[in-house]
Amino acid sequence: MKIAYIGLGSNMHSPIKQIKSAIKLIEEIASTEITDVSSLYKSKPVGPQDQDDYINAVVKIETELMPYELLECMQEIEKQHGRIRGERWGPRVIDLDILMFGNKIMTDQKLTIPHPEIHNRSFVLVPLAEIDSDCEIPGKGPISDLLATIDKSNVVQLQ
Ligand code: ROI
Repeated sequence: MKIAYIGLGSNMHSPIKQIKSAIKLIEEIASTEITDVSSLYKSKPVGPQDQDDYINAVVKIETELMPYELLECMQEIEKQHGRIRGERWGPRVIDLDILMFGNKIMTDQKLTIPHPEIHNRSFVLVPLAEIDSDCEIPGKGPISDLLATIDKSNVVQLQ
């Protein structure tokens, strides 16, 4: 059993609904349990600014799956939500990223773990810190150190 974290993001077609529906589908993945869900956060787009604000969240899971099996499940859920891979850094119906997988560090053409941008993205670090304030990101350091050096003002907790 491994602990993994999934980052969710959406800025199209009712983003809040997209995120909630994707979390329901993650719940249904075989050999996988959700053990924590962050609040939803609204954030300005990182990348091109001529797109709507994003809704982001992070889910913590326990899984018996291997990283590639989990990746396939994420891509399947993206497909079910009608995600079409368009422009890089462009708007998206749903994006499901494996942020961390146990203490694994790996990189190949299909998958990089931890997510290569995790340490730069407040829209990931802020919800992650909400559910695990003392988590250590393999190869990058304690989340508290990473959060101390980035601008968090862009990320607003909903409700
Ligand atoms: N910006 C924000 N705020 N949230 C995201 O989830 C997000 N996802 C992306 C890019 C286009 C990099 N920008 C984002 O893929």
